[in-house]
Amino acid sequence: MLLPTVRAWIGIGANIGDDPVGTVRNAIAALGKQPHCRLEVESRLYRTAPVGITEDGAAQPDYINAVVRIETALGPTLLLETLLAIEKTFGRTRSVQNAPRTLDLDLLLYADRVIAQSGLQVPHARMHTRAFVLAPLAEIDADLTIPGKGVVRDLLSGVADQAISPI
Ligand code: PH2
Ligand code: MG
Ligand code: MG
Repeated sequence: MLLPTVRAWIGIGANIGDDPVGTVRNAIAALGKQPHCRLEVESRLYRTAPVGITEDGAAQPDYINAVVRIETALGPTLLLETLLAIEKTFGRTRSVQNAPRTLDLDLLLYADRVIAQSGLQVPHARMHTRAFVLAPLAEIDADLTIPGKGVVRDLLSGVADQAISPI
């Protein structure tokens, strides 16, 4: 269903494949080309230490992360489906939780909505605890409130121990 346009924030991550930096850049370009989606602002790319361990306990490489803000007329479910379809075109397969990934596109925020349905939780459940989301998000929208969690700028100061640097 097409709706009046709203803002949505997408988290992008990649940590396997020949060229994670290129993957993130190409994924941002792909997002901007989706029907009823317009890229508004993009953060820099960051190299970030992997957070969380995989279910099988294996070590994994650093991630490249970024956050973008789009304007979209897609409802949240259609937007999520669009993100999953882009992941697939970049060769994403789903195995264990936190497994290394060629491309991860997370719907972080959809307007100021709180959504809890199977397969879709907005705000993204762990975004307020992760520097790899909060730092790029602060770069583009530091004063934004994450519903139920607080203001991005304030939350960022609580995750200063997580290694992350712009590339
Ligand atoms: N994504 C995860 C798990 N851990 N760590 C970093 N640094 N960046 C990510 O994007 C990331 C992660 C699950 O989606
Ligand atoms: Mg993720
Ligand atoms: Mg994901």
